[in-house]
Amino acid sequence: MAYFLKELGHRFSSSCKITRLHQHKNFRCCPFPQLQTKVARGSQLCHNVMANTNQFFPKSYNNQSLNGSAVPTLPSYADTSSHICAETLINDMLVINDFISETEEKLLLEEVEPYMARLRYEYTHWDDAILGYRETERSTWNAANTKIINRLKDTAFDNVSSPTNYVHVLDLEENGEIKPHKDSIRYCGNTIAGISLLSDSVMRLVAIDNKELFIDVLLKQRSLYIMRQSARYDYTHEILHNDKSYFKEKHVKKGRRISVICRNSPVVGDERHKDS
Ligand SMILES: O=C(O)CCC(=O)C(=O)O
Repeated sequence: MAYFLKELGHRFSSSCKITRLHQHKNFRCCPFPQLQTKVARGSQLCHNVMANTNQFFPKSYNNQSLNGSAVPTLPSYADTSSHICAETLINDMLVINDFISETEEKLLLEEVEPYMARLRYEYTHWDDAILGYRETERSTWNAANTKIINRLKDTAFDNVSSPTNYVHVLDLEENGEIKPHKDSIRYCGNTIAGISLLSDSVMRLVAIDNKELFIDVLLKQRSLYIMRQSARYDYTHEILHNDKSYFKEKHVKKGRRISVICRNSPVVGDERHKDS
C-alpha cells in the first residue's frame, strides 16, 4: 500500500508530459536561489508560509490544540468523518468562495478554452489516477488574467514558498474523476492552490495512515482552495465522480470542471522533502 501511494504520488513526474517539461525546466535546471534557505518544517518556514493565508483561515482556531473535549465548529465548506481531522482541516485546508467574479471566470475560460478544445479527453493514464481529463500548463496570460493569477498567488503563497511560473490548467469532463493521490513530493512543495471554473465539485481528503479518516470539501464554482502542509502531505486528495459527488448527504452535480492550479516547488530544508 505504501508503495502504491508513493507511485500515485509521482503521477506528476511520470505521466504528464507537459508537467514533465515543467519539472525539467523549472525544478531540475533552475536552482530557485530564493528557496535555498535551510529552514526546518514546523519552525520559521511554517510561519512564513502561513503569513499570507492566515488572514483567511479562521483565526480563532489557529494554534488551538484539540484535546478530547474540544469540538471545533467546522467551516461550512467541510465535512469530516472525525474531529481528529479537524486540526488539519482548520489550519491547512481553506476554501474561499467567490474568489473570482462571473466576469473573471469568463475571462479565464476565454483564454484557456481555445487551446483545450484542440485536445482530446484522456481515459488512459499510467496509474489510473485520473480519468476523463485534458490538461496544459501556461506561464503567460493576458493582462486581465495575469491580475487574477497574481491575486491567487498573493493569497496562497509568500516569498518563501513562491509559486512556480507555470499554472496547471486541468479540464475534467462531466464523467471524469481524479482518484486518490498525493502530488509528488519531489516536484511539488507544501502548498497547492486552485480555482474551480464551470462547476461545483467535492474534493475528498483521506488520511494516508487511516483510511477511515476523511474530510469532504465542497469546491464551489469560482472558489479558491488552498491545501497546505498536513492536508497536502498526510492526506490523499481526489475529486469525486459525479455518481459519488455527495456533500453532507446532498448530491453536488459535478459537470465539466476546469481547475486553474498553482503549486510551489519543494523548499530546500523542508523535512517532508528529505527523501526525494
Ligand atoms: O482539479 C483540482 O483542483 C485538483 C487537481 C489534482 O488533484 C491534481 O492535479 O493533482
